[in-house]
Amino acid sequence: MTAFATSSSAKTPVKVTVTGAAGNIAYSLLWRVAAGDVFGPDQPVELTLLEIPDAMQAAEGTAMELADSAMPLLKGVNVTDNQRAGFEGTNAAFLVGAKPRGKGESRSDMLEANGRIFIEQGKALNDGAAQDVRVLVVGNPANTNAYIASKAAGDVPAEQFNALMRLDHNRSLSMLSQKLDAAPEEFSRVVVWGNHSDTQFPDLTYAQLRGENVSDQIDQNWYTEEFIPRVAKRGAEIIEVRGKSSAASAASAAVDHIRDWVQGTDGRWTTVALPSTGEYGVDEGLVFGFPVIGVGGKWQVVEDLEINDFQRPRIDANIEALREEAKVADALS
Ligand code: NAX
Repeated sequence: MTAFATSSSAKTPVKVTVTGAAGNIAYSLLWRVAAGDVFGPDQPVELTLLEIPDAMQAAEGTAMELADSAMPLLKGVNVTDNQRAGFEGTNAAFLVGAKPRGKGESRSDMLEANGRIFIEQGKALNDGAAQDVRVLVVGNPANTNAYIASKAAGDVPAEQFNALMRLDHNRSLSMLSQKLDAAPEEFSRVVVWGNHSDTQFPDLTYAQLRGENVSDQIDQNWYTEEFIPRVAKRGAEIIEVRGKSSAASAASAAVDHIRDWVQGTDGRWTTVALPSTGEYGVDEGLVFGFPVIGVGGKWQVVEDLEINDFQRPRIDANIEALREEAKVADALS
């Protein structure tokens, strides 16, 4: 480990593990965490970069650059390809590393390959992580990878495993803000239900702009023909234009997610994919995007919302898709 003696604070550092640490998303994420954007401006952090053996050298290079950034809150950087060591004592784990779908591979092949990774990581978290560990799965298929890791970590309460749908949420806010010429933070009660995939349902039924219903300010055709499909396919649009997949925006969403989990949302809704306890007809255990608020270091699903005939089939399509993914996952364990 490279340890940095700095004088910024006497607080015990928070231990943060990032997998896929030599990759694109991590290259932005690690600096945001070390800058205090997640745990606050007076909370030191210690980073562990977990990679596969082939990418260890690149991860070492990333660690060298972190050191060269001389960041006051960064108390140490570890680099490892050993899962047990990588999750030892960790308080927050960003599971970013995953195996992309190879040429000619089906989605189910990709699920299987990732399933094996996330079973191992779930076990290692179970055995070594701090009791209060918060786990955010970013690597795709994120919802089912979180489902798998949580099942493999039987001693860790399922609610401590989330998957990232904040990027889909932020994309929704961005598209709305451009449409209605308002700042993203002026919108409230936006949610993206379901799976981080093409079936996701960015829902404006309850959305408000400065307290006024958004549905009165947009036409239905824009909502169904442009907003919903464009948010759901924004990742592909970024690849088309940028030539690479979303990286800094994904890191930024991951930062928003854990920051709000730790620090709360002050009553604001956001979107989190978390293990269902049966809300809105979603099978218990499926990791599903819900409207939530952050209170006292935990998420609370916004309950008792009326679901209309436009929403129901869109939510159900996500339940069905995640059920199918869970079947493949269950066959692995
Ligand atoms: P990169 O290919 O740049 O980096 C992935 C890194 O993960 C590589 O360095 C690889 O060596 C490492 N890795 C693979 N298996 C590992 C394992 N078992 N343990 C540790 N490290 C491992 O991908 P990047 O652009 O950073 O994207 C990472 C993941 O995020 C992908 O699965 C991607 O599909 C997913 N995304 C998820 C998003 C979301 O909103 N949930 C949005 C962005 C992104 O598409």
